[in-house]
Amino acid sequence: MKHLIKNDHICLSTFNYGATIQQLIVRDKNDNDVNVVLGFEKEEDYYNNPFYIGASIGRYAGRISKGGFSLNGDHYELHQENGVHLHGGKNGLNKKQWQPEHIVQDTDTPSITYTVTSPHLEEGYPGNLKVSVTYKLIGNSLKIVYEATTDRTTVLNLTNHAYFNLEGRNSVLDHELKLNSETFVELDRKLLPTGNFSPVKGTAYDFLSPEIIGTKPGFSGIDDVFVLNGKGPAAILYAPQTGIEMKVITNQQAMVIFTPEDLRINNFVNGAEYENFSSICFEAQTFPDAPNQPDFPSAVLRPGEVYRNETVLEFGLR
Ligand code: FUC
Repeated sequence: MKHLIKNDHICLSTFNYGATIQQLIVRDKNDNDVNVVLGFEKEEDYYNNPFYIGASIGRYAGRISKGGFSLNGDHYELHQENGVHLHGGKNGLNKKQWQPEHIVQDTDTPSITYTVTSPHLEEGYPGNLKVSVTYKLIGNSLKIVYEATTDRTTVLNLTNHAYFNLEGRNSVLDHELKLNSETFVELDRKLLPTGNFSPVKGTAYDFLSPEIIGTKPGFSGIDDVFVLNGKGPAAILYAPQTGIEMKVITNQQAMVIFTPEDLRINNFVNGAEYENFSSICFEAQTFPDAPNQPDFPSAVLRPGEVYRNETVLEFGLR
C-alpha cells in the first residue's frame, strides 16, 4: 500500500513493502516539481529489486565476511554467496511488509512511522528485533529515523537505499558533490573491508572541496565506504540545472556511496525512460563487516539499548 505525506515544500510517498521511499518531490529554481529519487510505479514492481531501490535495509546493511559472525562465544551463520552476506540476506527487512502506524497529516510536520519485527534467528541473526522507521517532513527537510530494540545481544546496521538525481532525469555526473570525509575503508575484490583505511587525498574520492562528479580526475564510479568527519553535513549534492541542493546530515559514523554504472529503469515513476539516467546513493550507517572486524566501532545492540540512525535530507535552492 502507498502512503503520501506532504507540506508546502516536499511531497513524499512510501510503500509498506520494505518501508520503501517511492517518490520525493521538491521544487526547482523555476518552480517545477522534481522527483529526486528513483522509484517504481507500483509496490509489486519492488518484489524483484536487486538494486534495493528506495528500500530500508537490515538487519545488517552492507557486507559481512566469512558467511557469519561470532558473538559472546556463539557462532551465527548467515546467508552468503562466495562467503559474502549482503544487505541482511535473502529475505532482509527490504522484503518485509512493514506496518504503517502514526500517520500524521495536515500539520507543518507530517510524518509516517512504519514498524516491523524480525524473530530470533531470522536470516541467522540472534534476538527478537523490533524496528521502526519514521519519515518526517520539517520545512525543507526529510528526517529519517530508524530505531530498534532487541531481547538478546545482536548486531545491527540499518539504512535507507534511495538513489538520488536532483534533476529527476539525465545524469548525476553533472552534479556537484562535496563530501565531508578524509578517509575511506579499504576493500578487497569481494568489496569486503581489509581492516585498513585509506586517505582520500590524491585520489578520485577527494570531494572535500565541491567538484562536478563527472569531471573529477580519475573518477569512474563509487561503491565505497567513507568515514565521516562528524561536523557539518556528511555530503552536499547540487544540480546546477535545477538549482536543487541536498545536504545529508547524519548521526552515523560512515556512509556508503554508490553510483551504479548502468541503472536504467524502464518503469521509472516519472513515466519516461531515460537513456542516460544515473543516480547516487548515500547510505548513512555504521561500518560493514564490523562483527568480524575487532578494530571497527562496534555494531552490537544489547537488550535495554535503543539503536538510532537519524539522517536528515535538507533541500535548498542556489
Ligand atoms: C550498495 C553497494 C553494493 C550493492 C548494492 C545494491 O549498497 O555497496 O555493492 O551493489 O548497493
